[in-house]
Amino acid sequence: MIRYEMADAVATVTLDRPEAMNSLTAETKQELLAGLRRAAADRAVRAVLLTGSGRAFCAGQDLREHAANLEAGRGLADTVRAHYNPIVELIATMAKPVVAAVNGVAAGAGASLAFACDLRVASEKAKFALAFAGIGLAPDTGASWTLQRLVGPGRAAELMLLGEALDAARALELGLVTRVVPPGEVLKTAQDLAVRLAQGPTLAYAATKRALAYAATHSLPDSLALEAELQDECVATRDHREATRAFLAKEVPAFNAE
Ligand code: T3D
Repeated sequence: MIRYEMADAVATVTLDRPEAMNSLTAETKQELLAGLRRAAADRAVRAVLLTGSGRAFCAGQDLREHAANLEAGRGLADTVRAHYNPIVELIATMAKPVVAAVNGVAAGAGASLAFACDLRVASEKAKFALAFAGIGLAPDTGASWTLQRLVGPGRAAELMLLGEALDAARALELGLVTRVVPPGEVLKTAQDLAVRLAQGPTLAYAATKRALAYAATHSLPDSLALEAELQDECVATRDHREATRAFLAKEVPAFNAE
C-alpha cells in the first residue's frame, strides 16, 4: 500500500494503490503511519517527501471500505482517532520538513494530507477537492486547522461548504501550493526541494515548525517567549556556529543536524 525509499537523506513515502486512486483503507493508513514514524525517528532522514503513484495523489477515505463499515454498523470504525489524527499530528510536528508532491487529484482526507505538509509542489494537472460535504461529512484529517491558515477563514469556509474542486493554477493564486510544474516534473521538482531542505539546518527547521505552530494559537508575548527559548537552542548548535563562520569566510556552510 505504501512504498518507503531513502536517498540523499530524504525519505520518500509513496501511497501506492493507483488502481483505487490511492484512497485510504485502514491498512493503508496503518502503513502510512508506520512509514511516517520510521522517517520521523530516523536521524539519517532530514526531509520527507509524500506523494502518490499513478494519476492521483490521494482520493481520501476509501469509500468502498467505508460503505462496508456503514453496512456492518461499524460507522467510522474509529479511523479518525486511530489513523487520521495521528498521521496528521506526526506530519505537522515531526522535527524535519515534509514536502508533498501533489501529482494529481487530492480529495477529502487526501487534500488534508497535502495541507498538513510544510510545502506543496503540484502538477499542472493536480486538483484539490474538499469532498467531505459532498458525502455528508465534516472536514477531518486536520483540514479545519490547516486550510484556514493557508488561505484564510473566508476561503476555507467557501472551499469546504461548496466542495468545488480547485485546479492547480487557482491553488497557486490562493497560496495553497508552493509551486506548480508540468506533470512530468512534479516528482523531480519536489525531490530537489526536499534534498535542498535535507541539506539545510535541520534543527533550525524543527524550531521553525514549532514556532509557527505555537504562534498560530498563542498571544504575541507567549510567542516571543517561545522564540527566545528556541533561539537559545539554535544558537547552541554546531550548525549555527559553522554557518556563521562560513558566512564570514565567504564559504557555503555544511549543515550536519548537530
Ligand atoms: O471513514 C470515513 O469515511 C471518515 C473519513 C473521511 C475522510 C474523507 O476522505 S471523506 C472524502 C472521501 N473522498 C471522496 O469523497 C472523493 C471521491 N472521489 C471523487 O470525488 C473522484 O473520484 C475524484 C475527484 C477523486 C476523481 O475523479 P475522476 O473523475 O478523476 O475519477 P473517477 O472516475 O471518479 O474515479 C476513478 C476510480 O477511482 C473509480 O473507480 P472505477 O469506477 O474505475 O472502478 C472510483 O470509484 C475510484 N475512486 C475514486 N475515489 C475513490 C474511489 N474509490 C474508493 N474510494 C474513493 N475515495
